[in-house]
Amino acid sequence: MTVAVDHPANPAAGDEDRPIGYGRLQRKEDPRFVRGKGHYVDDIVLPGMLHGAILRSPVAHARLVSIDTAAALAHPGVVAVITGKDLLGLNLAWAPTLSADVQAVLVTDKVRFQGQEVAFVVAEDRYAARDALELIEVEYDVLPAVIDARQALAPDAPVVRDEIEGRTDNHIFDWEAGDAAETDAVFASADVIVSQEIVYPRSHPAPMETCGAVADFEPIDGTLTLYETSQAPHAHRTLFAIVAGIPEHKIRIVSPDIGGGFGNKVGIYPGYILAVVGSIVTGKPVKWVEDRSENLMSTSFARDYIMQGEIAATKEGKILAVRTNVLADHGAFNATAQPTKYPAGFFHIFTGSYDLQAAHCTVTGVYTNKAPGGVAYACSFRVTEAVYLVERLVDILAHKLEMDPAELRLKNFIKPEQFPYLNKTGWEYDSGNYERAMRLSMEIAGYDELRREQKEKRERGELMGIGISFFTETVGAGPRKHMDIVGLGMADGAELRIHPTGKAVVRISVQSQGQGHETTFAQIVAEEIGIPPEDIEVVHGDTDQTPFGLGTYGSRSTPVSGGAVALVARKVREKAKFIAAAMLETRPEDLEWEKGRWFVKGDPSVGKTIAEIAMGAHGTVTLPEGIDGNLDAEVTYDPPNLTFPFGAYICVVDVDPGTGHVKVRRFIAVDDCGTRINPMIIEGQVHGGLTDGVGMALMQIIEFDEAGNNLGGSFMDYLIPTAMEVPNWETGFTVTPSPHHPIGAKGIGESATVGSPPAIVNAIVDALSPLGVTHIDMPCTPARVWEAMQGRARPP
Ligand code: MCN
Ligand code: CUN
Repeated sequence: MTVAVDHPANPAAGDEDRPIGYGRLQRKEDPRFVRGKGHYVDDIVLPGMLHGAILRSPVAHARLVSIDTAAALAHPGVVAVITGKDLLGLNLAWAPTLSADVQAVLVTDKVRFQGQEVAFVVAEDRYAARDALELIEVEYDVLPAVIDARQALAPDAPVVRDEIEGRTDNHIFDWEAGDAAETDAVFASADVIVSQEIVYPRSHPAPMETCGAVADFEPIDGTLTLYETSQAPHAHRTLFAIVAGIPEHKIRIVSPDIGGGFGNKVGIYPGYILAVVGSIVTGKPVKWVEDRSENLMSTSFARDYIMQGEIAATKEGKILAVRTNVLADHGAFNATAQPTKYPAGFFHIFTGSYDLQAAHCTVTGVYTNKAPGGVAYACSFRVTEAVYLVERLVDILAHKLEMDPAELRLKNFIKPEQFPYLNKTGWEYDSGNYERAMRLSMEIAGYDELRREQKEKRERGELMGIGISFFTETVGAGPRKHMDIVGLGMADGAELRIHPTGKAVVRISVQSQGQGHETTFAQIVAEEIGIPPEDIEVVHGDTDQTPFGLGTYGSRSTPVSGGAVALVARKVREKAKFIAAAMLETRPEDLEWEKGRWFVKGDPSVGKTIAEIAMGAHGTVTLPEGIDGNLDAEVTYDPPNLTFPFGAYICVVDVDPGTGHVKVRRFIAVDDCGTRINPMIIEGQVHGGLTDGVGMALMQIIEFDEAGNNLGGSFMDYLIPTAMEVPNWETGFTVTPSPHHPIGAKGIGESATVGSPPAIVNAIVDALSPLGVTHIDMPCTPARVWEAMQGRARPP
């Protein structure tokens, strides 16, 4: 069993755990989850509902010669079989992606990755639908596949997207950030330069619940109700209106309980569209839910970045500049979900937590015969790759300079007085105190003692490693003037209603997949207007019930929607003042606020609680001009900047010299996400993310053979970390509020997934350094570690 140890804040440093609005409140949503009463897409059963199943391509690259559906159609229970040809007739064969590309809903011309959607069967039950798939005869003319991104731009590489007019190669985009000339100049005069190719392999978010949808098209009035596993129901509605040509006000999207998203449920998959088409064609509701292999083989992957990194420093260890060229494998369709201006997401925060003179990166995106996607698995819009790159480079530099990696970091951190800090690629870091977090994690770890222990063990030939990672994230996209997805500005709405009896409903535009929004968003309202969280219902996940907003990913819920909720509550509080004044027959300026109540300045016994004011608002008192007879408000919050959470992680590993097996013995994580709403939920997010990190660092990869066969398409091959592989997490925290966020909070949902892999890999390399090992690519499976120990790097 895993027991977490949570260390208190560092009182000496002036930190205090000041969680807002009831702190460690137990999650309001858990009574239904722990009783098995959650309501997921697959729990939805509608009268007359049919079931869909997708025929997928067994090969990665092939011309589609013919499809014969006659036998499948004749199978008992089958109602319809839909092919790409049928979709061409409906103008639905191709759908726009989130990155201004198009993606095939069903194959019309050729298959571009293994597992791609070829045909859709609709039947009376799941079994009939699945059985009928086997009766569809497809003839493929198999083509050579391009699988390795390094080969994608070779002149003779097979062209994945030859359906695009005039396209003769697999190049998608070139993008850069920072100043190349300035960076080259700094490198030219540096004492020390280290270079390393660093690969962040393709991985997968693999949520417990796979993706699915239930589509219910009502032909009489032309309305579509779509239940789907979506992290962004409002954005999906707009896209469905555009793709399917159904007026937006006739579409209702419901995302009920979601069994984990981790980025997997940001995009719109062909299966969702096919469920809608199936419902339109048959006139009945249609359910489609994918199985595990379909999820692993065809939905949004993560990472797949090949990074050539270089870092320049003085011989005393002052880091001067970082530069990198990245090859980004986007698979067969560019379906990554990034803000439009940023095709490589927020990768250009690869300058990390250090005060540099210059930085430059280029990113080239390419098509390959692999599944599309690219934003997923707690990635903070590619901050994961960025942090991994810079934290590996800093460690390699420390090794070269024979400096302690903690000391090197401490020497180069951006200092507290430098915030707000404008980095060399254009980000303005809002606030931070890096040294404090680093020193706290070293104190919890007993860093000096660990180094002593390591020295002793090394003398005995034992392989113990200590790895550090310090990360800065950029989370909470917008502001909308800089950030949009398919033209939709990244802002979020909130509506708050206080009913006459003083009970409240807050409606939000983001969508929980397990993060506990029903609890924490109630806590924000409770803090701001002083009614208890149990009296506040949080409504989300239904476009008919909630205001427009861009949804949950990039840990943006607290930074953006949380800001909206704080502001809408303040708006209600302000309105309550005017109503209270009318009730008390006094002037609003004569009233003072204490949590939950407006009272007369100088006469605290005379006042009105929020509940009394709510009743008053709906009662008979004459309200001042311009004040409606309710205690409701709404806002749309467009954040002025992102928030920049950070953390200091230390990992201790033991490597078995005989087998290469890595045991993560200890892991210390100090996180700073500004003002903390619910410390228990934060710890849960951190524990989950650290576990993800162990998975990625040690076990997980979606690999392909040369023909494009996916070798990670089941949980037999794609390994999920369990309590067996992880240590007792030791967490701590510091609190550096965001100066621009209404309650000072920064995001936390992806921090640990972003920050932990480099700490683990740095620890492994540290353990192996007496053998001359300076780098090893993830996942550090026993085989790879053993090969590295023999001085045989694994062939790329
Ligand atoms: N929180 C808090 N105080 C803060 C910051 C956050 O109490 N200062 C709380 C929030 O109120 C929220 C939770 O922590 O209840 C996470 O908040 P936030 O950092 O805003 O992240 P989001 O809610 O936007 O969640 C998205 C993030 C992402 S992008 C991925 S990927 C991921 C993650 O959350 N997917 C998850 N954590 C997940 N956790 C679960 N259980 N399931 C997923 O699919
Ligand atoms: Cu990138 S995974 Mo989260 O942003 O949904």
